[in-house]
Amino acid sequence: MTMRIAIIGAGPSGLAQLRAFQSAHTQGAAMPEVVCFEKQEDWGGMWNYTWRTGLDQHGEPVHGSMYRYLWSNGPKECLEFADYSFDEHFDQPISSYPPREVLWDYIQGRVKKAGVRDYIRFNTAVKNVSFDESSKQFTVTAHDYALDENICQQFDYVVVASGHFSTPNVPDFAGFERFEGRILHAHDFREATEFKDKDLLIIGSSYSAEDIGSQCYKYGARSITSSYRTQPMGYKWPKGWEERPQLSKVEGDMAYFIDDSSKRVDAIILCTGYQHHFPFLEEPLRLKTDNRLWPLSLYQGVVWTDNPQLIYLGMQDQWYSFNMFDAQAWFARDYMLGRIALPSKAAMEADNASWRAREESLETAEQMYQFQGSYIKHLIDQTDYPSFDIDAVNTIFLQWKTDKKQDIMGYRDKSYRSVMTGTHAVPHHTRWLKAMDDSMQEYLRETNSKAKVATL
Ligand code: FAD
Ligand code: NA7
Repeated sequence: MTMRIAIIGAGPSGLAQLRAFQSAHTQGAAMPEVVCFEKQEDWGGMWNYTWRTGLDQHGEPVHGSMYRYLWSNGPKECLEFADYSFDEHFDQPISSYPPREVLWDYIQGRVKKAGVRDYIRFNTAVKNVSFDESSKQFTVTAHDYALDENICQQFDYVVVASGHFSTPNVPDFAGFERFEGRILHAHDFREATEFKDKDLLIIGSSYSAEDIGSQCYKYGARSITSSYRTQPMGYKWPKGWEERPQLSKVEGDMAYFIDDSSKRVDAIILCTGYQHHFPFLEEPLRLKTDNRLWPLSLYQGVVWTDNPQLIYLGMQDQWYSFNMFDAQAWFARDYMLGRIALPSKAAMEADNASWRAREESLETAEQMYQFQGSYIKHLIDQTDYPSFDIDAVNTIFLQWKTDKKQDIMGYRDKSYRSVMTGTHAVPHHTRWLKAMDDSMQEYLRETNSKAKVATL
């Protein structure tokens, strides 16, 4: 009987899994019966922007946390697919920090070329996944909103690729219920111009805090106050942006911090991270972890050690992203196709423990992306995913960190060389701080006209 595989989610991770199977198939491997369930009406996961917040048109929690005017927060050279370069997709060099729509287009280019769209069941939310010990089969229950019908199907493997930056972690602070302004979580942030001329308080000191604060600064917020729990971000912020320690309470429109300082604010954005949340999996199948580089219970970062027929993709905190999902998907594919054997459960747990011990010894950002890079290399060495120069990518990450330290509002104007093709990115036609229109049409405007001139 043909092996049946369910993939939950058609974001970059789920699409990597589809592409991995299609790639093996073009080289003669049998194609298993794959059904990819995607609750949105299109693919690309987070990169498929939605204006919606709260519940979607079907009453499902809105998945998207991305916002308008989002530009890549790391160099595109660090996330490039090893089997589908930016050069192949755009046919001309582009800048190193493209806006969301441009990266969405790139993600789509590879899977359109691979012809895998028909494996995806859009508008279909997975509601429940259970496992039967006697038949060794999963039952996946889902609702197809396009047909308004329930689906119940059996699978040999389930690949959870539902992302982990969608369900917000929302702490409460004293006085919030009587705050005289707007309070929202980063998950619901969409439009920076809403905060033009406003005094904004941001809680948190990681990527969302840095980027949403930068967006609001760019689009005209009067002041940004960012509050850290553990340590300040420590960048050279522009005039009007200051860092304060943890918020202790709000009264009226005043925010008070644990150093007894205070600030009047109009709005508060909780950039306090996300939960790994899998309500559609039966309890014993759920991964429980905080956002970190080595969640436990996943052999090689993907295979659920308690039930190796369950696979998780992309559950790590991410320095590397798209090409890490690829490395995982290729490994998972070869394991499901029987090309890679698993060791005993005890050996998987011992292997996990040694990766976790390494993770716990990491101190600097440089050590962290080197760690994640070595993990990716370890996966790629076991499959036919095209190998690439991870050390060179780590060097780009290091340069990125340095560029941010030097100029947090200007680092996106820098460009780097692709480790896949050797092409050097071109600077964007407009500095990031002045580039208000993030559409792909505007982004490609000058490069397109240059290309046209070149062909005349
Ligand atoms: P997702 O992209 O989250 O996709 C998961 C998919 O699963 C979604 O399509 C969702 O609809 C679907 N799904 C979920 N539950 C169900 C269900 N029950 N049934 C059916 N379908 C379901 N990464 C970078 O590399 N560079 C960046 O600049 C960057 N910026 C980011 C900015 C923000 C605000 C956020 C939140 C993330 C950012 N990321 C960035 C990280 C981003 O999460 C990854 O790039 C990537 O999208 C992860 O892919 P994924 O497929 O694992 O998850
Ligand atoms: P992260 O990277 O998980 O960071 C969460 C931040 O929220 C971090 O600074 C935490 O502080 C802070 N946090 C969490 N709980 C609290 C409370 N209770 N009080 C104050 N501060 C808190 O999430 P992000 O959203 O920034 O980034 C996730 C992805 O989205 C990333 O890939 C980006 O590209 C976009 P801590 O340092 O733990 O003290």
